[in-house]
Amino acid sequence: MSADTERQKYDAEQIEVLEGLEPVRQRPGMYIGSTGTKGLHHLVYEVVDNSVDEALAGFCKNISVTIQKDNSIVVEDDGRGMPVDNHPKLGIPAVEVIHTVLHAGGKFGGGGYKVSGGLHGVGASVVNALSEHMEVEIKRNGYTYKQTYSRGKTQTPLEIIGESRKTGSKTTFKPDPEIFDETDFNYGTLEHRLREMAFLNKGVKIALDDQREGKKRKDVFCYEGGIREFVKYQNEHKDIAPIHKDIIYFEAVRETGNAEVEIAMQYTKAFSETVFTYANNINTIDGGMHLAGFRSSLTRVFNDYARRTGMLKEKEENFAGEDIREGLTAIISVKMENPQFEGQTKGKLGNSDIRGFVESTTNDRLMAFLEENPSQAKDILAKIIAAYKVRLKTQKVRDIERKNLMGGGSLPGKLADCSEKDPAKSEIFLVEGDSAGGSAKLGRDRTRQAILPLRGKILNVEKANEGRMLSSDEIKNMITAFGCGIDIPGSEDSFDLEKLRYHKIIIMTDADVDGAHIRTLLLTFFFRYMKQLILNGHVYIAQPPLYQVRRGKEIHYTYSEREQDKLMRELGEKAPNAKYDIQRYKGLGEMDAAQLKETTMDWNNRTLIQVTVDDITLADEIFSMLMGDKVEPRRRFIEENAAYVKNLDI
Ligand code: 0RA
Repeated sequence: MSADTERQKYDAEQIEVLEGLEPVRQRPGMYIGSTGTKGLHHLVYEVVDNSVDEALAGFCKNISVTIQKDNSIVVEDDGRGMPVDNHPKLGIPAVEVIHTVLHAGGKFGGGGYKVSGGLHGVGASVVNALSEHMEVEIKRNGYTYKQTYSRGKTQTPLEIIGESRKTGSKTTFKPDPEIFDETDFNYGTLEHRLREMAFLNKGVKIALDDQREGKKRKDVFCYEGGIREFVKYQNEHKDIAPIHKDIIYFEAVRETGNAEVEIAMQYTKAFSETVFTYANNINTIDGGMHLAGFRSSLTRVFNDYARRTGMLKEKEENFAGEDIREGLTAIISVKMENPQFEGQTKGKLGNSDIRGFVESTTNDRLMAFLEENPSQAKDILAKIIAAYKVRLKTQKVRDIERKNLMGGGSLPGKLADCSEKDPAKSEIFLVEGDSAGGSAKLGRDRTRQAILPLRGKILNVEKANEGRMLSSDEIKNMITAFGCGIDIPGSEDSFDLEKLRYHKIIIMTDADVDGAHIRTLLLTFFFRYMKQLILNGHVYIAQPPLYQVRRGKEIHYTYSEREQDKLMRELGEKAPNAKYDIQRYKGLGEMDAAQLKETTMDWNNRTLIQVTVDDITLADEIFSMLMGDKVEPRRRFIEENAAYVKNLDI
């Protein structure tokens, strides 16, 4: 295309007048983030948020979400019912405006400020625009009203279809397959978010019901204790023992009336900290001003208390933030007017005035708790002092250790590096066991593929502190090989994605239970200490074959039971009488270098699964569950999610 025609095309695109909800259909990503599964589930949250707002305004108690057989969603509430009278300017029913005019959904509600509202707060009209069918049924004024829409356009006028003495709103929608890559809802994803909504909005009851064949399931989420129960749930779920009895809880409304904060916290025996922060029910994964205010208050309150009670002597140095955060589980939830979500992923709360409000509230209320509960205060302080002492004792060693790891110390002896120096063209295989590592070294392309064999089970970082982590050889080898350092709270040296030496980190383990365990241990380590690797899509899982099917020179490999069944059927049809030689691989070690190369490592044939994380709090929960001691939730998760693992051909 010449520069001229290119310009003409560009101009034509620019002057095109977009009407109604067309812009949403043209750029769905701008409104719901993506057209993948994340965006798909986002539609549900948009609709539920409106009902939650009705509940927060005090007019509704029950919300239900149903996944129907055809993957359409029904959201029903017992609120006042959406308004049906004509809009003064547009002359059509208000409910029709809510569903067909962009952004019209944002402002209604019971006065004050709209606290709910998904990531983009765009409401019902966007859901309509991206649904092949949508309908609302409203009960109010003694009648039941109904209106239907499709792809953003009104299909039928608002009609009275019956009488009713109840009030409420019921919305049904079926996401448009022309827009979404995938229209299958995941129960676990909805479950996680709806439970979170119920924790964050105490007393609101949210039911989830899956009516799909073979997937029937139902849960009801309602927490009178709100985020207190959220903290309890985290600790129980992660199987970590609290070190004091009460969950510390406080809430406050700012004098100006336009912001409120709620905090629940409890110390546990864990080494890592689990702190989730929210602004208007949205998880702020990068923290921001509310978190900053909370942290500086924690440091101040515990230092003051320890000085005042003589637990810290005059000549001793202060506790550092990291001493005070070890083992802390906390939820911070602010609700406010005009939250500013900043940063690349919009995960950071930017409103600076919130910092002082959260800080002063925590100063007063946390100190009051410590003074009123001296025995619990003593237990918490004992934990902090233990962390403080360990830090002081090991600081020098850790500083040296970290410098070595970060400062590109010499590469590990077990690493067979590649010759390519451009990280974008380089990949590293983390291989289970020295023998498979040997085959991988022989089978690799030595210009672009590096091999790092790992011996057996690596350390479960979920259950170890930083000191133990840094003394594990397998972990040190990975850190030096990758070159990008690790995230350590409170440390100056930190993870630097720019220094990553390989843009593909490929986990290659046996296709058995041990292999799956090692894979999870590795992912846990990456998630806790190198989260950006995962968020930026650098982590992959190799797919070694499960079976080899051979007759003479004819060789087939299959990668799943289903694929194997299919192959055997096909071969049976083609040559019914040939009795084939079938080998089931139990481990990578059973393949020679050439086979490993051909089936698992070679760009032309291999399949890699890219590891992605849509929701940090969900990932956090999943890792704790996978690494924890409870068998049943783990079995259920694996069973339910096996079908969602998608193969990504790279
Ligand atoms: C504005 C005004 C009124 C109701 C609602 C909004 C409303 C919206 C939604 C969305 C989902 N469920 C809802 N429930 C209620 C009515 C105001 C009045 O009755 O005076």
